[in-house]
Amino acid sequence: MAATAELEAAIKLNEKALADLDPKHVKIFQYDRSKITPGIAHIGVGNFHRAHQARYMDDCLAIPGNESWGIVGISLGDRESSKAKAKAMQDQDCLYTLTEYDPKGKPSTRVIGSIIQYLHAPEDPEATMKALVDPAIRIVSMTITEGGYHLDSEGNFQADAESVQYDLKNPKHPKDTFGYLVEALARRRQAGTKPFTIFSCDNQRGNGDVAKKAVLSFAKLRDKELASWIEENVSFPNSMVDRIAPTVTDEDIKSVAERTGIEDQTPVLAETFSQWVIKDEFCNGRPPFEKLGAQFTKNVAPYEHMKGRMLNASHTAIALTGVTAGYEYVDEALDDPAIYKLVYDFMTKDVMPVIEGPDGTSLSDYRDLVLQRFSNPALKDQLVRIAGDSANKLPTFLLPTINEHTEDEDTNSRDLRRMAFILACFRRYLRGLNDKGHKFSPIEPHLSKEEIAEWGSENTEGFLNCRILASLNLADNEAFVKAFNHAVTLLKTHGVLEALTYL
Ligand code: CS2
Repeated sequence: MAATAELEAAIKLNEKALADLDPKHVKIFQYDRSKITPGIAHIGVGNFHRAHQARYMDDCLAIPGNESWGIVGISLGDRESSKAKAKAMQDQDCLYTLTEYDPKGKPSTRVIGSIIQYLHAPEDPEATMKALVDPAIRIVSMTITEGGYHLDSEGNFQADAESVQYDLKNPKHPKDTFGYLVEALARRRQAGTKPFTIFSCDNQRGNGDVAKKAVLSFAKLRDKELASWIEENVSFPNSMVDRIAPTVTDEDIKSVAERTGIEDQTPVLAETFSQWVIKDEFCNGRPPFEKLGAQFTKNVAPYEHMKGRMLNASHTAIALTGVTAGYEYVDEALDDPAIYKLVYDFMTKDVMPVIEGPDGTSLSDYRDLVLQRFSNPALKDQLVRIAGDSANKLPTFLLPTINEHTEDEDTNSRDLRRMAFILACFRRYLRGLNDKGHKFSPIEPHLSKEEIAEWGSENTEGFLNCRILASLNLADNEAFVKAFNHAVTLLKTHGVLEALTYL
């Protein structure tokens, strides 16, 4: 990153520098960090974790009596970028700034102190295992992305994945999440230490159930008796997490320096909105989440339903149409009346009639809040980030809605235009050329080059039968094929934005 006047004048963030920061420009936690001890180990310390859970825990540590809930961050990534991130965090004594933008785009920055140690496992495997075995650690939480759980589309554990095989052959020196978790639990069991709760915080339906499936499947392959002990003694709460945390750029680092006088190598950004709905199933104690703005519920599913089918599906729809139209940011795309109408109508006419939200929640209020959040002018949430991995997102967020409208005999009377249009945009997006004539590379880590080329081709039947869509039998559904072909013709003739006006 190029040095700039703002950065040169700014104070490098670390423990010692805290006293020199200007409280007029930055909020600093009021607890004595030297008294904080570890209680949670978190695997996968990405921007989302640092903007969400670590922020809740920063508030937690400020409540007297909760000093034993500090976070030990663990990165299992073996890429150079993971190493660099670990170094940046360690150089800053694990401190970083979180800048929250209100709906009008007004920023406010705070320093987060809840991560008290940061371990880069590939460089320090012993310390990582030691941390997980430490009786003080009562929760191991994680954000490892959907792919990190090694479950295939039917929910079966992919035992032949390379990293799973490695960990099964090297149980004492694992590299991947489940190898670490299961070995740590085995050692705790042997030592007579209580197990920890395994707390998935990934944006995935039934995230606790998914984590349980992965941990038990891995454990069974290692040692059946250990697997039964884990099943009986470890809890895996489901939770729903929600907060938009966009990609951080060098420009953001500069603007934090300009506004606050702090040089932070690794800041995070977020909207002011934040939600965390948790099932209260912790086998070894927990922080007082209910005092931190999180919410307990007996059934997380309706919250996940509402979020996934409305927020995430609309996000993907904005991203696929927006990227293809040549826009860069979510707010910019949504400001286009054609895209706004598509998304508004999609939520109102396609999704809301077929889902049930949590008791006492108004889906139309939720829709309006989502649109307001997406319109935040300061977040600069990149459309390519949201469009990325659409091959994984569509089956979770959009396809269940399409299924509701196409699975019964009523299909012919349903309005399938918007759903077909979004899928047609996905196909167009895979071609990597926007309507302004600029090339871009779709980020689809779960698609092979051949799949990208085949699915993006003109072969409609092939596309509707591709592996993520096949189970819906759309190619045999006359009404859907008609709506899809209509969308394709409009897109070919007019490009995305004008096509939407004829839809
Ligand atoms: C986004 C999510 O990447 C995506 O598809 O929709 O990351 C979204 O920002 C979060 O789920 C918000 O909680």
